[in-house]
Amino acid sequence: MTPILTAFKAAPDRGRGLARDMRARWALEELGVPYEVRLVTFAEMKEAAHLALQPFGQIPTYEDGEVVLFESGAIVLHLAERHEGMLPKDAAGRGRAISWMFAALNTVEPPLVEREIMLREERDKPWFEARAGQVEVRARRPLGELSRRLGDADWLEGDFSAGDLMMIAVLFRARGSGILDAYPNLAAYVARGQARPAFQRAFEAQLAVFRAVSGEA
Ligand code: GTB
Repeated sequence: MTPILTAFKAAPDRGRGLARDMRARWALEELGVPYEVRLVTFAEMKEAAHLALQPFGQIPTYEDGEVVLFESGAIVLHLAERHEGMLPKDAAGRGRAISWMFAALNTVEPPLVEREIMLREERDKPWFEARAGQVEVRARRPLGELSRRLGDADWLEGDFSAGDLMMIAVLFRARGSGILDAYPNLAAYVARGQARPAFQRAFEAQLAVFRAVSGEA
């Protein structure tokens, strides 16, 4: 049976690869796992059939027979554990890669998303100026630490791993705002991820959906 991923039918990012199905697609491509995509509208995401798969009415979800997953991190971890290539075989290396996955999702991503939402939705609010500085500091602190830790290495722990995939996916979404300009090694790290053929296949696949649905070239 071919696993099925869900993704936006009408991608609000217009095919820029910023939605969280991108990281699952990238993992599937890295691991050479064929997959199908079921596109869902915003309305369908809030209907019972989708809520049974994703309690918060979001994408992505992953179905492979009895295995039904939500949360992009859980999906990538499941794939990396079931297929060789993105987690080291030794327990220590495997644990480090998984730690970086959690760091991406728990430490780096939340303040970046908070900053993105604030810049998009709160510019005209009376508290914007007071809050913006704090939010900026909270978003940059983990980036500075990550930048120092990565140094001039290609990947976080030797070979490319699921930890790198998740970290790069998180940084990829933030880079459009210019926040990575202050961390050239992180910008280069993201570019290395983007250059991977699996990333490009995943990116093209989600862009093709946007083009087909919107009719835009
Ligand atoms: N923690 C969950 C996970 O990692 O899987 C979060 C999933 C999530 O936020 N999904 C979003 C969603 O379904 C899409 S990715 N939102 C619909 C809803 O909540 O009703 C977030 C996202 C959305 C849009 C852009 N964009 O336009 O640039 C980027 C990222």
